[in-house]
Amino acid sequence: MNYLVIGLGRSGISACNLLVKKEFKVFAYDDNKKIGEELKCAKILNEKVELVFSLSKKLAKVVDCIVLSPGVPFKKIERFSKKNNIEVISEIELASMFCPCEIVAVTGTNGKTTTVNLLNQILKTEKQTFLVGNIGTPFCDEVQNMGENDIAICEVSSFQLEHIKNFKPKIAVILNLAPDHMDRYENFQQYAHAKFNLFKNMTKQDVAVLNFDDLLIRALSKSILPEIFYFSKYKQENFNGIFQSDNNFLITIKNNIKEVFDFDLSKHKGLFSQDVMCAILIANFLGISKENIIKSLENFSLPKHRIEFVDTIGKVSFYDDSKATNIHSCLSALGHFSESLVLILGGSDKKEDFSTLFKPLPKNVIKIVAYGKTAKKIYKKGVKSGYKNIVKTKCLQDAFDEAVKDCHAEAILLSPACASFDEFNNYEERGEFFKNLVKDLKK
Ligand code: UMA
Repeated sequence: MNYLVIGLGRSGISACNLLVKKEFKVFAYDDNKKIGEELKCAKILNEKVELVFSLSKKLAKVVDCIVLSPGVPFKKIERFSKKNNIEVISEIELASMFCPCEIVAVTGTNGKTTTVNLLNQILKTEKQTFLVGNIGTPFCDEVQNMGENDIAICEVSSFQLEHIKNFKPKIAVILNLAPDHMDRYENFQQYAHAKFNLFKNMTKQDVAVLNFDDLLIRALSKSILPEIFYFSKYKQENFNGIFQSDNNFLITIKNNIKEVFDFDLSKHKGLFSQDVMCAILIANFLGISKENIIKSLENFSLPKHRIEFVDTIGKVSFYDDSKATNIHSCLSALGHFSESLVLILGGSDKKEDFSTLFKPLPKNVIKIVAYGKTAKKIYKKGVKSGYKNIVKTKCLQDAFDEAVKDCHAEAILLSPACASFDEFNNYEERGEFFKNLVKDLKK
């Protein structure tokens, strides 16, 4: 079997190296022609990988399967793969072929990273876990270290789910669905269907954990096989799953309260009830003690760049929510603030409709500074929606300066609602840049 890996970022490198270890012949391609050699020189990419610089007829004759990196749109290779009848799989599919243990997979538009981190923190009190996938550590990196009784906690994106064949989690979660990556999908439905691909190989013996409050998820769940458990922010009758009631989270099966978890969410800014509910429910399924679940929840600190408190200068507190790369995520963040806010947002365009940001915009957002490629678009929608105090700037540095100038708000929040690629390599870099601006200001 000969493989062609397309895209030599984190996923592609990891796939190449795993395939070489498994003694397959590996070809590798990246639109950036220099990257392969550089990676080989730095010994990041195995020297046995054969670099190719075009998707030629000659190559097609010797390749049996393509491993497509999540960031490379299928459209780019569709002709090549279809014309030559070459199967296309994603990197998580490849890893799962060698995975000896059960997989818990988490997807959704927002909250994936927090949920898998939380779940990991709880499960590792009693089990050996591996946290992999979209979170940053490719599944292929870790799969060889996994044993039969371990648990692979896998954050999965719609991109990774587009090309699964046999990937089969034991437990799979969809946290929520809102428009995202509209630059890649033709419409929201296509994106939602990519997410629901998650269940395609799951059977009645497997478990789906779904958001009861999301009507689209509930509608689409009618077509899936695994046993469904729901989570809801509200008390529910006739429902198997978990719901929140004040400071309690209650697991209920056929109207009987099975377990009560006492946890005051209001003391944990940035932590969402959906993340907590999923983590509790799954940990409970997997037999983790109530004591360890509560202890882990109490000790949990949020991942970086997710409503991360940076500092207070004078009377103004600064928060970095660079992880918010879509409108849904930005609005969720705003729900955590009751104090007056200046909101900084913008970046590269994911083709979302910004009127959906302004309609439900909370009143405590007293000023908006839009920046980057989407600044004009956001500004126009803001003005059209009747929002008065909005300013557009060129880049994040200018936006920051504008936000701090005569600031009357209690907090300044970077929650961009856009991807970072117009100015940065990723959201982490954007978040670090913002935090450095705060540091410099303090000096
Ligand atoms: N490339 C091409 N042609 C293209 C596009 C990219 O050749 O048309 C090449 C680039 O030159 C580069 C490589 O592909 O060398 C990059 O590959 P990639 O974009 O797939 O990125 P990776 O570094 O492999 O990281 C991927 C995920 N990235 C994306 O889905 C865009 C990472 O998720 C993930 O952490 C990593 O695999 C490990 O599993 C990041 C992400 O932004 C966090 N995810 C999106 C999100 O969360 O919204 C889905």
